[in-house]
Amino acid sequence: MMFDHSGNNIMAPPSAVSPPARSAELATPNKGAVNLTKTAMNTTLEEMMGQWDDFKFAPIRESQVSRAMTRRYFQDLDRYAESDIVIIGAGSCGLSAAYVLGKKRPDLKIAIIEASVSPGGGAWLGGQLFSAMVMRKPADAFLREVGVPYEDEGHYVVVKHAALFTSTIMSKVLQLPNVKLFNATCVEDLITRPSEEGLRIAGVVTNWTLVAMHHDDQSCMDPNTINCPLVISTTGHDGPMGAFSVKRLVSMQRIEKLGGMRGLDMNLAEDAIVKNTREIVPGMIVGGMELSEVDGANRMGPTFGAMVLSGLKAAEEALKVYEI
Ligand code: 48N
Repeated sequence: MMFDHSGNNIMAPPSAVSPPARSAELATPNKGAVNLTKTAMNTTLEEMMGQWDDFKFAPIRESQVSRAMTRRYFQDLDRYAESDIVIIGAGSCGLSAAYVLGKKRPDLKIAIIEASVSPGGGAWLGGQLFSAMVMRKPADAFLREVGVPYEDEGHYVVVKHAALFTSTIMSKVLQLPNVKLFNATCVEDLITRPSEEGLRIAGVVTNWTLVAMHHDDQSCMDPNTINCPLVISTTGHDGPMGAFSVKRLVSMQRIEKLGGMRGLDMNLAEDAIVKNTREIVPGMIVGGMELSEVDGANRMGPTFGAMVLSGLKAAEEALKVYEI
């Protein structure tokens, strides 16, 4: 659909287009289709360079920008209100799971809920302030799949900047037509249903992160919800927002207690996280570092192979639920 400056859908049949806006404020000097200067349409970067004297953007009305954003967002909210899978946390594990699922099952609606404005979790740097990212083999197979170049160092590989991995996987995930990222949005509770195996997870409760972080110092704003039969929680290890789902399962007495992440041991940690990524209660698969909190697994420190392969394993576990 394309809209004119009054927000009328100019692609709609004439009857559907409301009469031109009456208020002078809405009228534009050149009524009807605006004659755009060459600069604004069908030009190339080369043609623009050095021709800045008569440069002009195509004209716009602020409401067109507002409608371009809000129409799409609310269409997405409506579309994903019933999702097939919700992934909580767009860190390296959650993004890897989204990539595998979104590609293998383009028929499934997958919503990613990410508390931060900027998804990616801890995968923007290799560790502390160092940019290179290490992944131990065989996780290099995932890098080849998504097209991230690396240096081969024998038993491990090095991506020259962690942001190269994270931006590449995010770009691939965001281009998938059946995946929607809701960032700056926090899962602040879980939807549950009684079932013969005990409480099962049936969706998530969401709010703007800024609201969720200030429930104590402002009148509560009720949340929103997304129904789905399967949640993959990858909210990282403990921290202000970390290990959200497993801590909530304890507080609702669905699991007894957390094992608590153990000290750093790369070899023990990475094998355990990948092998044990699983459905920990009906309707919820936990992966990545959040799993170390529930299992009491070691942490691995600045190596990310287990994150991407835990994402792969989480996707595999989810596909079992959706086996055609
Ligand atoms: O990167 P993280 O924290 O989590 P993972 O498991 O994807 O990757 C972990 C990895 O970065 C490490 O910690 C490395 C390997 N170090 C290990 C070690 O030993 O130190 O991403 C979790 C994402 C973040 O983007 C959070 O903002 C988000 O989850 N998040 C949430 N999003 C929505 N609702 C919530 N309640 C929530 N809680 C966290």
